[in-house]
Parts: sequence; C-alpha cells; structure tokens
Amino acid sequence: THKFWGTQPVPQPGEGPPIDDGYIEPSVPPEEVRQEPYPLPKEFEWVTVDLTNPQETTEVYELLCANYVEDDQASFRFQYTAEFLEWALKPPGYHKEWHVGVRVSSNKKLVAFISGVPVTLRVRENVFHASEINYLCVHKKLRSKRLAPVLIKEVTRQCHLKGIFQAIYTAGVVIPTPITTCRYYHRPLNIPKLVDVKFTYVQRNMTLARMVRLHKLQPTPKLAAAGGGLREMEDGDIVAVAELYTRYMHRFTMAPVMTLEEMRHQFLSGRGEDPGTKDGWMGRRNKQVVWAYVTENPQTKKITDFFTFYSLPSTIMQSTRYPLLEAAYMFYYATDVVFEDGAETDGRLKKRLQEIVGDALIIADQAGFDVFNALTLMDNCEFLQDLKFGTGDGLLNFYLYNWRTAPLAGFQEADGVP
Ligand code: YNC
Ligand code: MG
Repeated sequence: THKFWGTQPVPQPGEGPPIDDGYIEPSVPPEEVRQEPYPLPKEFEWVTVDLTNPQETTEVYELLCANYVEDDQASFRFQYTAEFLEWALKPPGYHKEWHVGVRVSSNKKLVAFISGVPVTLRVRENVFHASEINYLCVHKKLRSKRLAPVLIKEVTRQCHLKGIFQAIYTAGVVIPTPITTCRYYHRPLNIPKLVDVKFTYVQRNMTLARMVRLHKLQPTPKLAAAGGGLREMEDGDIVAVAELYTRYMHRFTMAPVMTLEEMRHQFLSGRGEDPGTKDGWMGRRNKQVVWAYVTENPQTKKITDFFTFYSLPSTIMQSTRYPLLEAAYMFYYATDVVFEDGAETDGRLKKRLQEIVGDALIIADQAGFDVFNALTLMDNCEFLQDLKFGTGDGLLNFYLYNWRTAPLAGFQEADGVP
C-alpha cells in the first residue's frame, strides 16, 4: 500500500482500464488553490532556486551529483552537468517557481530539489498543457523521512497556482500507476573501457579483441558522403524540422506537441559555446549537451530526416582509472519515408532508421562517447537489434498525474513518449 500515492489523483491499483480518457480531479481557479507552502520539518525552509544564477545552478548540480539516481548495483550515478540543467530546466515559458528547493535553515545548505517545466502533451486524441516533473532528489542523509511527498505536494501546488493540473513524469520505481514501461538498450562504443568499469562483460566463448571487432564503427557517417546530405542542424532548418517532427509524432499514442520556439530550444540550444573551437563538424563543442543533425537532399534542398541525441555522463563510483562514463542518449528523430505508402510494410522505414541512427552512432563514437543508449519507445525497436544495441537491465516507468488513459503499448512495441 502507498500511504502517499493512495491519496493522489492517479489511477489506483485494481481500478481496471478507464472507459474514457480525462482528468481525475477537476481544475480549480487560482484563488481556490492553497496559498501557503506545505509545512516542512522546522530545521528546513522552502526556496525558489534561481537557475539564472550560476552559483545556484552549481548547487543543484552538486546535490544531484552526490545524491541522484544510481543503478541497482550502485556502480553508476547520473551526473547531470550544469549546462544540461540550464537547458532542461529553462525551456520557453518556464516558471522559476517550479524550481523548488529545500535548504537547511541554519546554514542554507541545499538538501532537496524537485522541478517542473511546461509541456504540451497529446495523449491519444486529447491535447493539454501539463508540467514535466523531474530531478526529485533528497540528500542521502535525509532519506525515508517522508520528505519526498512534501516536495511533490509543493511542486503540485506551484503548478496549480499557474493553472496547470496535469503532469508527466518517469521513474525507475513502480508506483500507482504506470501508463507504459520502457527498457534501456545500450550500444557499446568504447569496449575496453566499458569492460574495465564493469558496465559490460566479455561473454563466454568471446574475447575482448573479438568483441571490439564486432562493434567497430566506420570513421565517417555514411550519409555524409556525396548525395547523403548529412550536416549539423541549423537555425534555418527549424521550420522544416518542426513539420517533420509534428507529422512523424502522429505515429505514436502519446507525444509532446512543440512550437517552433520549443523545438529551437530542444534541438539548437544547449549546444555549447564557441563553435569555432570545434574539432571538425563531428567534433564536440565545449560543453555540448544536444547534438542535432539533418539530411538535406542535395538536389531539392528538402530536409528529409533529422536526428538528435544528448550527452548525459554518469559517475563511475568504483573506478579510480575512469571517473566518468560518457553516455549519449537517443532523443527525437523523424524521417519522411513513413509518409510514403507501404514504407513500413516493405521495410523502408527500418532501413532508413538504421541509416540515420547508424550515423548517430558514428558521430557519437568519433566524439568520444563510451556508450549510446536508447529506450524501447517511438520506433526504436526497428533499429536496436541490427545496430547491435544490447538489452539493459534498467526499466523506466512513465506516469501521468491527474489524467486517466488506458495503458499505452508497452515495451517491445513502437510507441512515442518524451
Ligand atoms: C519517485 N521517484 O513511493 P508511498 S524520478 C514518485 N517518484 O510514497 P520518502 C516516489 N514517488 O509509496 P525517500 C519516488 N520515490 O508511501 C519514492 N517515492 O505512497 C514515494 N533518490 O517518501 C514512495 N530521484 O521521503 C513513497 O522517500 C514516498 O527519502 C516515500 O525520497 C525519495 O524525478 C527520493 O531516484 C526519490 O533522492 C527523493 O530516494 C530519494 O527515499 C532520492 O520517505 C535518488 O515517496 C534520486 C531519485 C527520483 C527520480 C523523478 C520524477 C519524480 C516524480 C514525482 C511525482 C510527480 C507528480 C506530479 C506533480 C505535479 C502535479 C501537477 C500538476
Ligand atoms: Mg525523506
């Protein structure tokens, strides 16, 4: 039983699938929303974390760096960079009030955090404004004291004050009630390092050298050759990319609806400074978070595909030789082949996705990433096997707050989730 989640407007265990999609609890006007912050134990105080202040961004970075999500074996811990947090937590229309922190009153140390950012979601045929909740974190020394429910209630109140009554969030833990569950897949790039830090193992009847050979990638993207039209995404591509994205995402039961401004932020901000210092067009910018590419037909100048991935390192907790696991994560992509009749049934979609994601792997490899990760969502299952992704042991559950809908097609199947 869930002492907290049992009180929240989420589908409860044993309810069975709903007949109609819709809210669980009605929205209320701002004056009917609770006006006072929820009470905290007396040694703590609420703060709005100011992420326009680099010092406060560093405080969130340091809290997460030492206390955020670890794998089950406690070998790796996400190390979101300050640049990543800047990008993720300040999209167009963000509210500073949704960056909720808890400090120790006596010394002002930041010991807990939760955040929301605005998102427009389509779930089946309904489109609604919501908040995307992430980076819930309580300092290790303050665990199991029921602080998490207070943080969740406070960020919920802050959302309500802005007229938002729905939310989306993901978690490794199972709570009431996932709308879908995805599995992580991993495409090894730097095998010797991944083996050394025990991210992966050399299987029986296999040698390290053979494993390296099996996973070896070409040095240049296939679509970068004449006629392929691969290049970095530019500001001038955004209208074409937006059109591709919007059409492509209709394939999925659930997807974010993004404006041009939001796409510009998601794909073209967070690229790091001074492109001039870049080591070749595939090279890594200084502190680059997002990597975005398009293919442009050299004759027609039409953008036919785009793909993006982001950089999210993890601290390697045991290793002294390697402090950091450099991981790239598949982000959004689209291809216009699906708009052609029969592309799916005769394998043209599969072939195209293998081409573009194959090039994403090459770019990530050349940029020095150790591993390329993807979840079993969108059309990812079309390329995972052929591109030599291995099955991970991590699962990610997706949740909606105050919105009822039947479960989405689960993992192993195509489905779109943010
Ligand atoms: C979790 N991840 O079940 P019950 S993901 C939601 N998401 O409640 P306590 C969680 N709920 O079961 P601790 C949760 N983890 O009794 C635990 N819970 O009803 C629930 N880890 O609270 C749990 N970050 O304070 C239980 O637990 C209650 O001290 C127990 O704190 C939990 O960001 C946590 O994994 C996660 O920092 C803060 O373990 C802590 O253990 C920690 O006694 C490492 O809490 C980092 C970590 C979570 C990453 C994420 C998404 C969060 C979504 C939160 C829900 C949002 C709802 C929508 C709000 C907006 C609505 C509008 C409009
Ligand atoms: Mg606690």
